[in-house]
Amino acid sequence: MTPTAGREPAHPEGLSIREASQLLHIPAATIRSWERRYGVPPIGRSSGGHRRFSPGDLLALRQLRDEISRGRRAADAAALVKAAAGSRSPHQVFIDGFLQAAYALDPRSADHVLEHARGQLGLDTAVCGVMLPAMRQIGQWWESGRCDVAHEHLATEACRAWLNRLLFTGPVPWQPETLILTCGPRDFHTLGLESMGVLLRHRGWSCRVLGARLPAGSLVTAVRGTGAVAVIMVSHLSVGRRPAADALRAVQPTGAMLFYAGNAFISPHSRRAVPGTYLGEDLVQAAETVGSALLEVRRA
Ligand code: B12
Repeated sequence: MTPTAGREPAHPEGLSIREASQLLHIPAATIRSWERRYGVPPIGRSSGGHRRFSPGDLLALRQLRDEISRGRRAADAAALVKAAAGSRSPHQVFIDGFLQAAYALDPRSADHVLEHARGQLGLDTAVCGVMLPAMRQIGQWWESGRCDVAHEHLATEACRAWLNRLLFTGPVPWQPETLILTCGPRDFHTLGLESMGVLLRHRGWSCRVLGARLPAGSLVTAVRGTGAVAVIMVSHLSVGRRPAADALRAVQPTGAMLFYAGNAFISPHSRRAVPGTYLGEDLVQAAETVGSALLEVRRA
C-alpha cells in the first residue's frame, strides 16, 4: 500500500460530483444512479442546487464501491452501508482505543487494548467485534489519506503479535485431529486466517497456520507431512481467487476436508467450481461449522 492514498481536499461546502468522482474513481453517472436507486449517500445540495459531498458521503460511496467490488449485489451493498451509517458498534470504545494507539504508532497500547477487550468481552468478540472492525477502519483511514501505511503496518503487526501469542499460549489441543490453515498462493492478507486459527485453537483444535502466499505444491507437502484431516484456505482479493481454488484442487487427492473463505469468495458466482465448503463471513460460526464437520467424520 502506498504511503497515503489521495488526501481528501477540505472544502467547506463539500466536494462537487466531479471532484468526488475523480477522488473515488467512480463515474459521476454511477454516483447519480446509486443516489437515485438506493439513496446512498443522501447527498446535500449547494445553494445553487448542485450536489455537494461531505466526508460522510465520501465514506459511504467508498464503502458502497468496495462492497460491490467484493462481489456483493448493489442492493445488498447499499443496505449494508445504510445500516453501518446509522449504527455505532457496541464495542466502539475499544475500537477507538486501538485506532488511537495505531495512530500514535504505539504497539504496546494497541496490545493492551486488545487484551483488555478480551478480558471484558471474551476472545471471540475481541477478535471479531474489535480487532477486525478496527483493521477495516484503518483501511478506510488509509484510503481517505487520514493515516499513512506506517500506521496500517504497525496496527497489522500489533494484531499479528497478539494473535500469535494467543495461538501459541492457548490451551493444549484436546481434539486429536490436525488442521492446515493457509492463504492462497497470491494472498498477503493473513489476519482473517490467523484469527480463525486462534478461535479454533481455543476450541481445542490443533492448527498449523502457514500464513501468506503458500504455493499449491507446498500445501500438499504440509498435509502429507502432518497427516492433517482438513484444510482452511483464505483468499482476500479477486486476483488471488483462482490460484487459491487451484491450490484446493491440488490438495483434493489427499482426501483432506476442504474449507475456504475471504473476500475473494463473497459472491456466489465466485464460488462456482471451487472444491470444499464456503465458511461465510462470521468467523465464530465458521469455527463451529468446521468443528462439527470434523466431529461428524470422527463419529462416522
Ligand atoms: C492489513 C492490510 C494489508 C496488509 C496485510 C498484512 C497481513 N498480514 O494481513 C498488506 C500491507 C500486506 C496489504 C497489501 C495489499 N492490500 Co491491503 N489491506 C489491509 C487492511 C487495512 C486490513 C485487512 C484485514 O485484515 N481486514 C480485516 C478482514 C479480515 O476483515 P474483512 O475484510 O471484513 O473480512 C470479513 C470477511 O471477508 C470474512 N473473512 C475474512 N477472512 C476470513 C477468514 C476466515 C477463515 C473466515 C471464516 C472469514 C473471513 O470475515 C471478515 C469479517 O466479517 C485492508 C482494509 C480492510 N477494509 O479490510 C486493506 C485492503 C484489503 N487492502 C487492499 C489492497 C488494494 C492491497 C494491495 C493490492 C495494495 C497494493 N497496491 O499493494 C496489497 C495486495 C497484496 C495481495 N496481493 O494480497 C484493499 C482491497 C480493495 C479490494 N479490491 O477489495 C483494502 C480494502 C484497502 C483499501 N481500502 O483499499 N494490505
